[in-house]
Amino acid sequence: MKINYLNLMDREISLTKKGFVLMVLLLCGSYYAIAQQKNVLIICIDDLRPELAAFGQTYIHSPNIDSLASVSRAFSRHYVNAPSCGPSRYAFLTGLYGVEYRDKSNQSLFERAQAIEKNDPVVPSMPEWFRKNGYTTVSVGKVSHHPGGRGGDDWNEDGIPEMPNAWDRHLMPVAEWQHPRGAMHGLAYGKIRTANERDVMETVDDDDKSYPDGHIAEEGLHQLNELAKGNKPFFLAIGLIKPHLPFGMPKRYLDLYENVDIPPVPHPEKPSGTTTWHGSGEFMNYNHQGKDPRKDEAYALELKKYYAACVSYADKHVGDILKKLKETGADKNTVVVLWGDHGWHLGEHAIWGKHSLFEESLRSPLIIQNPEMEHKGQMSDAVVESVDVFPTLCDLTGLPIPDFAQGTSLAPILADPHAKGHEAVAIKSHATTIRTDQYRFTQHSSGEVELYDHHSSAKEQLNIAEQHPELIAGLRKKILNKMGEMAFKANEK
Ligand SMILES: [Ca+2]
Repeated sequence: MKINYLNLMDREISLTKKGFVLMVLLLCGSYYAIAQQKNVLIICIDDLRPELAAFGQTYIHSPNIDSLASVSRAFSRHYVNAPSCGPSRYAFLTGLYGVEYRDKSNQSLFERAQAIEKNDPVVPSMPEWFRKNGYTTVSVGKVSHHPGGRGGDDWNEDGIPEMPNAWDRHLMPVAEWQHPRGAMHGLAYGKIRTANERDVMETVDDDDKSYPDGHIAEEGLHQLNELAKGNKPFFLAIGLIKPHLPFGMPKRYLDLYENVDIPPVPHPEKPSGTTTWHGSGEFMNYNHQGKDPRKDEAYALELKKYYAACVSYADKHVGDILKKLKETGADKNTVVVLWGDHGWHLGEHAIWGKHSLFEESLRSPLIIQNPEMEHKGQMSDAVVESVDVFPTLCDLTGLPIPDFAQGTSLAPILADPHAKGHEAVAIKSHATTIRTDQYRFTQHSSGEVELYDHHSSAKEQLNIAEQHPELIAGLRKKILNKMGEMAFKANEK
C-alpha cells in the first residue's frame, strides 16, 4: 500500500478537537500494533564485490554471509544506483535516485541536510520513516557516507548532521583513530591516512580490534543487545568499513588465501571509445612501492589476496552480529538485510576501484531474510536495485509505503524466487545507465552512448549502439520513466 505523505501532513494540520481525540485512540491502537512489529537489522559492507561462495565464487572464505544466504533470498543481480559510496548510500537510505545531487558525490546527504535546514520540502529518509512510525533507529559505523554521520574537517561536528531526524543514535566508535575521518581509512594501531602515509595494504598478527571494524562490530553487538531488550521495535544499521581501501586486516584472514588459486581477470583490456573508464586515481593514490597491478600480474594477485582477506574479515563480523541476534531471541522477529554499497574492479576493463558504470562497479550483494519466508536459500536472478529496499522493508514490517519511494517492493520475489524483477538505473555526474535483463545502455551528457548485450559472449566489451537505434530509443524512455526529465542532464548548479 502506498500513501501520499504530503496529503497526510495536510490532514494532520487540519485536525479538529474531535479528530484529536480520535487520533489519540488510534495512536494507542497503533502502539499496540507497533509492539508486534518486526525489527529491522541492516548490515552495510563497504566496497564488497558479489564474489562470495554463496554467489558462486568458491575461493572466497565467507562462511557467515553464505550461511545467511542459505536461509534468505540472495539477489544475484542487485544493482546499486550510483557506483560510489556517497551517492549509492544516498539512494539506499532515502529510496530516491538522487539525480538532483548527481554532481555532489560523497556530499549528497549533506546537501540534502542543508535543504532540510532551509525548510525546503524534503521527504523523510528510510530510517526517519521508521522512526516516525514508532521505531527506535540506531546507526553504528559506516551507514551513511561519513561513519557516525557528522561533517566538519574530522567528520565529528555535532552541528553538521548528515541525516537530520533519521537516527535516535548515530554512532561511530573511533578508538585510537581519534575521529571518524581517521578511522575511515585507518591502518592498525591508530594509524591515520595522510597525503604521504597511505600504504595500500597491510596486515598485523593481532586481534580483530587492531582495525576499526573490530570496534564497530563490538558497538553494534552492544546496541543490538540493548535494543532487543526494549519495548519498541528497532531499526538498527551496522556499517562495516572493509574491504574498502586500504586493504588492512589481521593476518589470520590473509593466511586463509596462502595456497588458494585466484581466477584470472576475465577482461583486463582497457575499453575503446567513450566509456566511464577511468585511470584508477583513488587506488593509484595509495603507496604501491612503484608497482602497478595493470602491468604486474604477481602484484595484482597479491592485491587480490589482500582484498579477499578483507572480505573474510568483514564476514567474521557478520557472523558475530547474526550470532548475537540469535542469542537475544530477536531473530524470530527481525528482518535482516545485507547490502554492499557497490562493486569493485579488480582489474576488469583495466580498472582498479569503483566509479565506473560497468557491471563490476554496479553489481553488489543484496541478501534479505524474513523469518517466515518460504523457499529459503533459493537465489533470485531478477534484476533489482538498491532503492527497492525501502519499500520492501515497509512491506515486510507492515508500514505504509510512502508515495515518494522510487523503488519497488521485492516482497513478491521474497515469496517466489522465480518472480520477475525490473530495470535498474544508475547515475554518475555526467552519465546515466540502465540495466535490463539483457542489455546495459549508458548515455553520456555529451550525447555519446554505449549499448552492451549481456546475452552475447562479448558482454560489456563490445559497444553495439550504432546497430540498434530503436532499441536505444526504448531504453532511453525507460530511464525517463524512472528518473524523469533530469535523467540526462548534468547538474551544473
Ligand atoms: Ca563504498
